[in-house]
Amino acid sequence: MPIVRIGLIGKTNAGKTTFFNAATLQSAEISSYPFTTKSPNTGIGQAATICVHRELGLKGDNPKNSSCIEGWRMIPVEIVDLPGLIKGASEGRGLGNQFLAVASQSDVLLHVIDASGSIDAEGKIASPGVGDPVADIADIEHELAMWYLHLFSNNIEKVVRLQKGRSATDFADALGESMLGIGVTRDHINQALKKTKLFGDDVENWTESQRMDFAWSLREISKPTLIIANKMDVPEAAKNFLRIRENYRDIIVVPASAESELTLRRAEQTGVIKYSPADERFEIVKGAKLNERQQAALSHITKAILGEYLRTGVQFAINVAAFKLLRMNSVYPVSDMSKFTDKSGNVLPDVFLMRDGSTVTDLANSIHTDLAKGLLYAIDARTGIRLPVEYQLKDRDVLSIVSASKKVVASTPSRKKPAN
Ligand SMILES: Nc1nc2c(ncn2[C@@H]2O[C@H](COP(=O)(O)OP(=O)(O)OP(=O)(O)O)[C@@H](O)[C@H]2O)c(=O)[nH]1
Ligand SMILES: [Mg+2]
Repeated sequence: MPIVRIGLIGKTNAGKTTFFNAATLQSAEISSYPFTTKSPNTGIGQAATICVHRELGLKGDNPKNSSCIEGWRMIPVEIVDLPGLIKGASEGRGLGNQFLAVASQSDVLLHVIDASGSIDAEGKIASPGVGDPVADIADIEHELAMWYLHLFSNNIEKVVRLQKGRSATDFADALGESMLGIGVTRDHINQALKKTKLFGDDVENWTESQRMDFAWSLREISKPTLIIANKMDVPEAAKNFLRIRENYRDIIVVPASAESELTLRRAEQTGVIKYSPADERFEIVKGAKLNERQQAALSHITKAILGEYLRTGVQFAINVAAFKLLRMNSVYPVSDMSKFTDKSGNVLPDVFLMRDGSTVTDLANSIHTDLAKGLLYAIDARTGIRLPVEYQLKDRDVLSIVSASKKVVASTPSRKKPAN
């Protein structure tokens, strides 16, 4: 299954690795020194969506490629924690050099910021309120656009040559080749041209500011991004959060406390609380012995985070990234439509995250190329209706794929369960 990849970017010390550890339950190094993360950390987290089993009247299910926790289907996604950025990173400050190559492998970016203003301009920890998160967002967004600008500017001569030599059909074709490696498609390039009202065949004559406009649009279009306003557990963060929302009305901003989520998930691991990340509610396990520090931390989380913002924001941000920004649909292939099982009798064994617009053919391809080769049609398990191969999948579809290569095959070979 092509797995959704979510990249964590942002200024050094904003809390990316804390978010990463909370989401993946790994133990990557966290510290208050700038540039703690030297190379990317990769792990598996989950996107949560209400499972279809209840709606189908089933008592339970037997997930294979995912898990089902209290009615939530937890679907593995890859989370990549990147080295921190700082103003001037695209000019080589900090650890920025290898950044773009890795960041660009992500389908979606979570831009983590310190909403409490506890990091100064240089990325050092300072008293809350000293730093300005609104300026931090602008600085990092500028750095990202600058990377795109450099890459684009370095290729202008080549693009002109390709266009003049008619070996490229158009600008998007000529530029697309150089930017394919960072996930920029022809469609992204055409959308950026449209948005900036620029014409590709005139690229030699673009001014510096037109080039920057184009790079900025291309980065926004090719890498959907949401802002994680982190460290909301610090009192100074509340007013900054309002300022951020006011200044960035076109971007989704999720208030979060990565540290609180990490505390809850670790407490769950040690058995002192029962916590469902998808519901973002916890209860203390009867008879559990909490020390004073744990008690204080949990009551602070209840008051300052769950009481104010309902959730820690970590799981919520992943869900928004997968389902709102990337507009993924969760689709459940089965073999036996009356029981919603695979051939071995597992109920709703697999769920696939499919991009909006994906078809039955795309799903068959994601399951197995052999299945796709002989593909005939699919059947909607709820209604028994036959769906053509070009049918566009909808969220929560449960269907059986019919292929000539193996009569009715619909479930995947079993895969390792994600660690959680
Ligand atoms: N109060 C509070 N502190 C946090 C939160 N998340 C992270 N921190 C603290 O912020 C500091 C930096 O956290 P990291 O997770 O290492 O930050 P980073 O963004 O990965 O930093 P780099 O690797 O240098 O880019 C640490 O002291 C964390 O404990 C949070 O939600 N609330
Ligand atoms: Mg880090």
